[in-house]
Amino acid sequence: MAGALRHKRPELRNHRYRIVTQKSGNTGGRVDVGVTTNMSEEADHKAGFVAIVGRPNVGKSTLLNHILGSKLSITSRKPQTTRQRLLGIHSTDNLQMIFVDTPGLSPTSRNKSNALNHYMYLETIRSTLDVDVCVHLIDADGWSDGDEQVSNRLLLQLEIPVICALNKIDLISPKSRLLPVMQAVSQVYDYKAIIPVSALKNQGLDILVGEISKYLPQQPKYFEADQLTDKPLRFLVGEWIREQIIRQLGEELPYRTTVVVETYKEQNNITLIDAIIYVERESQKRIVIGKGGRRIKTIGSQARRSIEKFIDRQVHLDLRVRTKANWTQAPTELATLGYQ
Ligand SMILES: Nc1nc2c(ncn2[C@@H]2O[C@H](COP(=O)(O)OP(=O)(O)OP(=O)(O)O)[C@@H](O)[C@H]2O)c(=O)[nH]1
Ligand SMILES: [Mg+2]
Repeated sequence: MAGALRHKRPELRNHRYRIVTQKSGNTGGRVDVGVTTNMSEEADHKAGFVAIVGRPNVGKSTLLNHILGSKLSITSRKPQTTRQRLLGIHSTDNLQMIFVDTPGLSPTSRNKSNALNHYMYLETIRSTLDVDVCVHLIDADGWSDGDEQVSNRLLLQLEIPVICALNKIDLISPKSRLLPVMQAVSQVYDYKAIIPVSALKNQGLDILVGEISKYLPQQPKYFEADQLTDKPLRFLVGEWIREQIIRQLGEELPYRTTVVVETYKEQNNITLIDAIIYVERESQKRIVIGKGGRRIKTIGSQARRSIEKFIDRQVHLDLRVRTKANWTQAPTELATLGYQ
């Protein structure tokens, strides 16, 4: 599995057939240059980028993981879990779909006074600049104000096909309740298709993938077929630790924490990892550590299990907690913590 994470690609597209112009601010464009592909290979192979967008907590990361069949992106029942875009590469013999998981767009996410929120907002906007198709995930319960905001702020600016996926249909009973929702959704935006799915229960995902593939260009693959993501293992390790922080702590504190992996070293048959959990205040540090260090021990052992499962090796994980005052408010601090 680790071999699938070969190299880091800071840009969404940057490959031998295509060059992406450097993005400045919110704008960016695509320049096609010197296309020298094998025509017969192109004729029966499709490839393209697919952004998954939606309000927080609707199931975007769960959808990515279940299409890939691999736990790549972290998930939780709390909103604003995903902070940075992440590519998940789904390859078959004649198809390569490169999914882009994005932070949920929330009412506060454009607020510039919170640098982290604003960063997350820009990550989502950037993720849709250079993709072929967009999947708008909404809850099968029905259209909400949050979905309306995603539509107004994002979808109406796009000139690419947008498919709506109604997620969490496993919670809808009887299924006839879906019909009026689908009808209502078809009135609010010009979606190419509306597909009911359950990301968690793997329902409707083949239909969704089939629908997306209709809109992908015929061209060779961008990445090797066994590559799973653009992110390095260090990034994923930091995310798996953060996932446990979100799960083990109360409502507010996870938004004030982040993780930096300082060391990732393979030694004989064990992988040694040192990571630092940053919080904003001393009082938060005490909460993360817990009485007698119990909470940080639980965070560490659960995160270690996720990492071991993924890399299929024994892991020694050393966690420390440090305070960095107001890191979520300052763009310069964000950059030093990996939010670039
Ligand atoms: N019942 C049910 N729960 C689901 C389904 N898909 C996702 N969930 C749950 O919804 C919650 C949110 O899932 P995530 O995948 O983290 O949602 P997200 O849209 O990525 O959230 P953000 O990253 O915060 O924007 C988790 O508790 C998931 O287990 C589904 O199809 N059915
Ligand atoms: Mg997510």
